Order: sequence, then structure tokens, then C-alpha cells
Amino acid sequence: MRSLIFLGILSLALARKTFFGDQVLTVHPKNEAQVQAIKNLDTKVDFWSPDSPAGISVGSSADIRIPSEILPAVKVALRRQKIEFEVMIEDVESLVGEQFKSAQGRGILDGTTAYDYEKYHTYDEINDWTNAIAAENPTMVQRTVLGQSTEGRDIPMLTLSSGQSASNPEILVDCGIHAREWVSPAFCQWFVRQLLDEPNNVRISEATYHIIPSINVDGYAYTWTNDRMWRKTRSKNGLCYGVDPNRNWDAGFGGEGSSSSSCAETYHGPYAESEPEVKAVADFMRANKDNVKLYVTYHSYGQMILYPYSYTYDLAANTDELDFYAVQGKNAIQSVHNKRYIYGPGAVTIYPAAGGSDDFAYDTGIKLSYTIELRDKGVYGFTLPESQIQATCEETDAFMQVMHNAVVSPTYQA
Ligand code: 0X9
Ligand code: ZN
Repeated sequence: MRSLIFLGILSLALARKTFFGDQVLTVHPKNEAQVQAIKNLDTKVDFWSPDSPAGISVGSSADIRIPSEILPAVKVALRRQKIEFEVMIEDVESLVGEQFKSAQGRGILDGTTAYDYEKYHTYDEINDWTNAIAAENPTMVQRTVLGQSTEGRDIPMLTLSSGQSASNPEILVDCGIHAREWVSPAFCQWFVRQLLDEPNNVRISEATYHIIPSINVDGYAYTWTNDRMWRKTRSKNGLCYGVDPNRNWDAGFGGEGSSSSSCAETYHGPYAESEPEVKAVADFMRANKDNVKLYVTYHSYGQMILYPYSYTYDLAANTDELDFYAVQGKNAIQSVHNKRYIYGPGAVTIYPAAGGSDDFAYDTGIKLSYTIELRDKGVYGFTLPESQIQATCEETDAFMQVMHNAVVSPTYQA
């Protein structure tokens, strides 16, 4: 058995792309010419934040990963254009390696060790965990499969409720739309455990929680086996693989901030809901729109609370209400570990980006709809160490508590 595990780990390590010598630079364009110069850098540049060259603008900084083979040339180009920059991550591989390390130590292939909520987990581990947690808590947890991914993986959802009252409001939380944002699925798992461990199971006796730990299951699996920095789904379209699953929803589909090029990180796909992962969740929203009062979708990174719209600069009809809870949520987050989140409508707070799940949920009738960009703010980015999972989840739980109180309040009118 030991040698089997060793072989498994070895093949995992050998197959995956490595990032030795890659650096993440934070660049600070001060004028339009500098913005253009950054947009025109080598196509191998990987835009971390914002997520595409289109999002680069004067006066705001951007985090970009530069593969080692083009690093010297890119630095020369930046200096020639007098673009200010600093090194955010010296060596991407060393941080990526850290993220994989504990999985190797625990023997991810035999699943015999106890579940650790402060570690990153593979798709198979998460899927097994959904089965186990449902079996261990038959009266409070129900596991359903929303559908299958392009590569045939199940997309499980856990529904938590206790002391069943049919009139309880329902809350939909999803994680892992973008594959490389690992802290997001980590939060969904931690949050399920938190709701179950709470004294008297208060929250799940007052509301029914539907939690999807990982929507983009193929992309997530691919980040473990092949490319840690993969963002999209794994469907094949034209020359390239993958659709951005947060540009594929039927909400301003194909508009600003989404790309029609199948190789782009923000490719919107051939048509709305072309991705089975998106369609599965969209079908659930349509079927449950009358009961679901709150939708929260977890991404990383940037520490932001975003609400509709992102496909237009128009304000949502209940902007005052969305903003009121965003402020309360931001304060609640800050009170836990003093982390500062910004908040506002997506289009102005981060960038315009059409075809997102928050706007779709909102237009479908879920009037409290938020995208949360979890930690951090440009230190580790996607390579957030496991040592920060616990604190990230604790402060995010405070946000969820605010939103819970809002929708279960007897005076709340959806
Ligand atoms: O661009 C995105 O999809 C999200 N940011 S990320 O860095 N995680 O990729 C922001 C989504 C905001 N909402 C919409 N664009 N609808
Ligand atoms: Zn994301």
C-alpha cells in the first residue's frame, strides 16, 4: 500500500506543471500608454488580478504572473516604459509546492486520515467528504448531485436544515467557480462543519442552507493534477480548452469584460449555459427562486463584497438594501481579524464583467446576491497558505452571520 501511495504522489508531482522562477509582479500604470504596454506584454503573462488585460486601468495596480523564461525581457520592457512595479511573489513554485505538501503527507489516495478543514483538498476528497458528512448526519444533511461536469464528475450539493419548517428561508452558497481560487472550496467545507457544530444548530434551524463546495469540478481537479493556475472549465472549444464559468451565465451574456476568444481566460463560451456545471446550478436557481432569499458565491482574491450589477453600470433596484448589508458584513469581517474589505456594485468596484452568477441569481429573483473575493490583497494571491484558512473562514463566517440575521428577521421582506 505504501509503495502504491508513493507512486501516486510521484505521478501527481511529475505530471503537474511547475512554476520554478516564475514571479508575480505588482505593476502600477500611471497613464494610458503604460496601460497599453502592460496589455501588450507577452501572451504568456498570466493576469491574476484583474483577471484579464481588459481590466487594467490607469491609477489601479495589477498582479501579473510572469513565467521564468520571459521574466528578464518583461522586466526590461517595464523599465523601458517607466512602469513602476514591485515583486509580489519571488518564486511561485515554492508557494505552490507548500500548498501541495500537506496533501502528500496525509496520503490523499487512501483517505484513511481524519478530515482536516484547515487543509486544501482534492476533488475526490471533497466528493468523498460530502458522502461521509451526509451519512454521519442523516437528520440534518442531505446530499444531492446537481449534475455532471463535461468530464463526467458529479457536482454535489449539501442541504442543511434541522427542526424542519417549510416556511424557513433558503440560502444558496457556492464555491469554486474559478478553479485556482482554492480558499473558496476550503471555506464551503469549513462552513458546513461550522453550521453542524453550532450549539443547538441555530442557523440551520432558522434557515435551509444549500452549499455547493465546488462548482467547477473539472477545472479544480485539473489544478491538482496538471496546472495549479487553471481558472476555467475543461470543455474543448475551437483551439483551446475551457470556458470562464463566471462569464457563461445568462446575464448580459457576451457583454463587456468577457471575451469571444476561446483561448482567453475570460472566454464566455459558445452560448449561455453551454457549460453543464453552470447549467446545473442555474437550473437549481430557477427551480428554487421563490424560496431562496440569499445567494453568496465565493471567489478569491482581493477582499471585496460585490453586488449586482457587473454586466451594466446601472444600479440594482434595491441597491440601498444590498449596500446596507454589505456595510454590515464588511464591519463584521473587520471585527474578527481586522481585515479590510471594500464593497459596492461589481462593475465599478472591481470591473465590468458580463455573464456572472451573481447577476444571474439577482435577475432570476434572488434579491440579495453577493460575490465575495476572499483573502488576500496581493501578498500570496492564489497561493494563500493553508495556515490562513482558519482565520479566513472565521471572518467570512461573521459575514454569513450578518446575512443570515437579515433573511431570518421577521420583518425582512424579500
Ligand atoms: O471576474 C470575476 O469573475 C470575479 N473576480 S475573479 O478575480 N475571482 O475572477 C468577479 C465577479 C464579479 N461579478 C460578476 N462579474 N458578475
Ligand atoms: Zn473567481
